Amino acid sequence: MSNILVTRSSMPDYEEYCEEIKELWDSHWLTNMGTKHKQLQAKLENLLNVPHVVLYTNGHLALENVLAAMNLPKGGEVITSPFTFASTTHAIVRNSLNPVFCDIDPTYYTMDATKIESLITDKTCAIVPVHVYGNVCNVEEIERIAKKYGLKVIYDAAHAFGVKYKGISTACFGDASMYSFHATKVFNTIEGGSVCFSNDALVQTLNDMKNFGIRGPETVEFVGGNAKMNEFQAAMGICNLRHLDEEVAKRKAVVEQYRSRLSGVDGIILCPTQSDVEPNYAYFPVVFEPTQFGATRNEVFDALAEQGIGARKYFYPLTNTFDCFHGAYDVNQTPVALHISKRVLTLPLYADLSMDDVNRICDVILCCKK
Ligand code: T4K
Repeated sequence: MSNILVTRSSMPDYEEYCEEIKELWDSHWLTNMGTKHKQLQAKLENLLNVPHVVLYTNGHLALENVLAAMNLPKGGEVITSPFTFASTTHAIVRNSLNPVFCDIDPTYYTMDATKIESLITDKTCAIVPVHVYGNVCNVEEIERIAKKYGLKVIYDAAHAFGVKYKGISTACFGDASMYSFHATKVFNTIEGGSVCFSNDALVQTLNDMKNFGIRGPETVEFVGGNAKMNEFQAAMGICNLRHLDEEVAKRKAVVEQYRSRLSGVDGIILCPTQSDVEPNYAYFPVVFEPTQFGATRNEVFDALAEQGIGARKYFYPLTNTFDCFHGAYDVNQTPVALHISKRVLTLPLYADLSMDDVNRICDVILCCKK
């Protein structure tokens, strides 16, 4: 039996991609905001119904740049979640800002908005919540708090491309939102990312940051870096966008099969669907409560690995325990995140995962139950 990895990049037909990139051979224009870049940007602004999309070579640099563009004071405190990929916390720290970790909601694993206000000090300047697994944060409460205290809100929406809340795309919340278009995402541009926002003034700043501050052949007005999406990435995005609905529908069928096999099992906690949310089925997290299930998360992980099934411990360890921070943060201040990170496993999920494979994965998991 073949191995199953946690995910598998969706790709257009080879011929479709070749057709899309053919004109790059004709024009020799490979990067620096060419026609594919412009086309993808316009398509995304239209699809997401957001005034501005700035494309990046990856999601992490998009997040780093948009944080820098907010002109937050050096040493300022940024309230964020530790239950996330390294990128979120690193983007804050690499901007000389101090992360202040807020605990997460035990049901959806997003930042617990009821705990934000108690973390605000006179140094707090921003909130960086994460729509983790594509679950939408409590955007209304976060907006209320941000307005009350004059804080910027930058969403790490890396997992939430295509997700809508009350009919509104996740691109539209906060001062800005960052999507990742990495190969492992619901929508990929090989590597890639974007910042979405409505403030017209931010367009120039982000474009300066991602292209050395070059405004014209003889004009450099900003000390920017290089984080541009190239034409091959944009072409992959244009192709993959054509198949987005199919991608989400196939993922939905996989998730429904997982739910039908695993819900109602004592000791297995599945993330419920959120009301008012159109999901993208980006990840399928499962929490194992060892006292009821009879096996730990790690035992289930090992049993799956023995059968060639690569589930992942997203997100363990918590970012506030990373070695690189040398114990700077007290993990006991985020007890729910700690609890979940020790018990969660994200199961393999991708559009072409067969129902036979889903059943094989569920059989191994259910065999662990004692
Ligand atoms: N914020 C959040 C909340 C994020 O989750 C991420 C990225 C970011 C920010 C930053 O966005 P980017 O700068 O990455 O755009 C993966 C991804 O590399 C990363 O994008 C993602 N989050 C994270 C959750 O997952 P790894 O280290 O687990 O990836 P890796 O190489 O182990 O790949 C996982 C599986 O995906 C493989 O087992 C097979 C499959 N795969 C992988 C690659 C690279 C493919 O099918 N095709 C591929 O090309 O981080």
